[in-house]
Parts: sequence; structure tokens; C-alpha cells
Amino acid sequence: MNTNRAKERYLRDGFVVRPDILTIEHCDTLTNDLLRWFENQSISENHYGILFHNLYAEIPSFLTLLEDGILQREAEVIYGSSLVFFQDNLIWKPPSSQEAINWHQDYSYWPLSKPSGITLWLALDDATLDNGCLQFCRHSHRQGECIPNDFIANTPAQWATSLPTLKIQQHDIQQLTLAKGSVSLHHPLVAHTSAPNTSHHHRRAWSITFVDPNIQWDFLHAPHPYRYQFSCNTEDLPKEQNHSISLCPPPIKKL
Ligand SMILES: O=C(O)CCC(=O)C(=O)O
Repeated sequence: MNTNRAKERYLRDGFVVRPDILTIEHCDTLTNDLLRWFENQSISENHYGILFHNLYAEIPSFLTLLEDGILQREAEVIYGSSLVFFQDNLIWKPPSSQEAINWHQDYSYWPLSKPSGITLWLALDDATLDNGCLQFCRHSHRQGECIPNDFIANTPAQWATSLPTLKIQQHDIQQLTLAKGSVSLHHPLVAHTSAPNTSHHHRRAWSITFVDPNIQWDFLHAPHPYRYQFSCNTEDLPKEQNHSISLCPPPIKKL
């Protein structure tokens, strides 16, 4: 699919696939480094699997990939203008992980003023129907911001009940199997989920969000689980909370 068709598809459906962005060998290097790093960590698996934020600051090959810009360029091509790195998540579902990641829109959890950005999801293993590939509800980004899922209680969140209810129509659901090394890119408001891993194989993915440099921090928008460690001196910034993300981006280098 050429770039223009990919952009059209993204705008229409809220997500799009870009195949074979990394080689199998590159993915193997990343997963070997991940396994070596993980052996020395005391990260406990929860019912969703193994989740980790700021992986790029832990493993040099992930930082190199981020700095190399290939993923950012893919995101910018589909988004249509320049972006800045916002956050990353490792989502590793080992065999027999028990719980689905419920339907959600990513923007529900961002302490940012607008849903202006894009998330790139890199398959480090083949993502299959059995091991919990992503599933998207086509066009759901057009519903606007809806009541978030509260991932702790796994119920609709009580902090945003004035928002509309997210509608998931069965015929709009697309299960997105993805080959290792391919990426999908999704809109901050498109609803997505993933089932438990019922296979005998790992399902590891690195999810990276890039956002529009013109949006602002809005810490009141969402109760965010991460503690951002800013790369700038926050003392120097105006005291109001709504300062631009490009004035104070999250760190791209290990602190
Ligand atoms: O990898 C998954 O199963 C969920 C990923 C996700 O929700 C995301 O990247 O926004």
C-alpha cells in the first residue's frame, strides 16, 4: 500500500498497518536484549502480562532504534506532520496470560490537552489470533472521547461519566494479525482491545506514542499512572500547568 493510501486508510478506519519495517534479525536482537535485561529485573507479571514503561531508557538497542528515527518517520508520514516522542510501553503477553486488555481509547489516559498524536505498535513476535493480537473497532475514533475503562476496577471510569459511552459494533471489529517486524499505527481515539494469550508462544510488542509538538500538558485531563521525569528544569517554566509539550518534553536519553 503506498503512503497516500495508508494515510487515507488511517483517517477512515483509525488505524493502518505498515508491513516489514524491521527485519526478523533486528527483532531477534531486540528480544534477546529484552530477555537478558529482564533476567536481572524484579518486575512481576500481572494478569495482563508484563508491562513496562520507558524501556528505551533501559536497553541501548531500544534507545538506538528510537533515536534512529525510522519509527518516528513512519508515524509522521501517517500523521502528516512533525511529532515529538511522548511515551513508550512494552506489552508482553507470555503464554497463558489470563486477562484481555479491555476496549479503550488511548487518549483517556494522557495528561495532554488534545488527542493529537499517534501510537505506533511494533510486533516483536508474530501477533496472531491465538496469542492476543490487537483488535480495533473501525471508525470508532469518530465517536470522540468516550468514558474510559478503569483498568484497575475494569469497569467504566467514575472520573469521566459526563462523556458518551463508547459503542463497539461487532461488524466493525477487525482482528489485526501482524508479522514480526511490522507495525500498526493507531489514532488516540480509536477503540482497541487484545485478548489473552492462549498459545504456547510469547506475544511481545513495543508501543510508542508520538504527539503533536503544539499540544500542551494538561495534568487534570487524566489520572495518569506514570511519573514523567522531565528532561528540562521545570522550575524555569511558567507556573500554570498548561505549558507546551515541546517546551518540556519527556526525556529521550537515559536520565
Ligand atoms: O498490546 C496490547 O495488547 C495493547 C496495546 C495498546 O493498548 C496500545 O498500544 O495502545
